[in-house]
Amino acid sequence: MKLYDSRVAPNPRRVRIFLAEKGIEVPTVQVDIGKRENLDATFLAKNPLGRVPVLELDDGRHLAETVAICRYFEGLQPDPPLLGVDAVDAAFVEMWQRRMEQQLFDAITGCFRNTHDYFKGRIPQVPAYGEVCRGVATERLAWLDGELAGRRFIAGDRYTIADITALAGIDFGRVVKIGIAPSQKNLARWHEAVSSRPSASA
Ligand SMILES: N[C@@H](CCC(=O)N[C@@H](CS)C(=O)NCC(=O)O)C(=O)O
Repeated sequence: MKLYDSRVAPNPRRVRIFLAEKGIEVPTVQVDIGKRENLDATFLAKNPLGRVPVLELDDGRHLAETVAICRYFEGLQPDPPLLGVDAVDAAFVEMWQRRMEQQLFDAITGCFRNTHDYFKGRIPQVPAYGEVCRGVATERLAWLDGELAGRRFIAGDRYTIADITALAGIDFGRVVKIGIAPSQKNLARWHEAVSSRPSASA
C-alpha cells in the first residue's frame, strides 16, 4: 500500500491525521502540485482527476477521495472509531463531516483556488467567486463558534473525522487570511485542543 500525498495540501493532511489517530503507518510518495506532477500522465493514470490524496492498494487499484480513503482505513482498523460507534452516531458524524467539508473546507479552498497566485494560469479563476467563498467561510466560522459552545468536539463529545476536516480547512485558511476571530472563544478552545493532539503534526 502507498499513499500519494502532498505536504502542502489540506486534503492529504486529512488522511495523514486520520492515519496518525489510528496509529497506522503507510509509505507515502510526495506529489509536487507546484510542479504539476499531479497532472502528468503517470499520475493521471492513477487518478484521472489529477488530485491528491490517492491510495495505491496492494492489488494495484487506486482509491481517491479523502473520505473514501479514511473509510477504508476505518474498516481495516475500527479503533479508535473516527466515523461513529453505532448507526445513529455514524449518521451524526457523517452529517458534521459533510457540513465541515461542504460548508467550511470547500469555502476556504474555493477562496484559495479562485484568488491565489498559486493557481493563476492553471485553472480558470473567478476572483469575485473567491471572495464569495471567503464570505461564506467567515460566516461558517461564526456559526461553528456558536455550535461549539455546547460541546467539546464538532460532532459531540468524541474526536471524529469532522474535527479532522475542520482542522485541516481552518489551518489552510492562513494562506488566504481566513481564520478564527479573537472573539470566537469556543472555536479557539476547540482549535487548541485538536492542535495539541500528536496527530495534528502528521
Ligand atoms: N474531493 C477530493 C479533493 C482533492 C483535492 O482537491 N486535492 C487537492 C489538494 S488539497 C489537489 O490535488 N489539487 C491539485 C489541483 O487542483 O491541481 C478529495 O476529497 O480528496
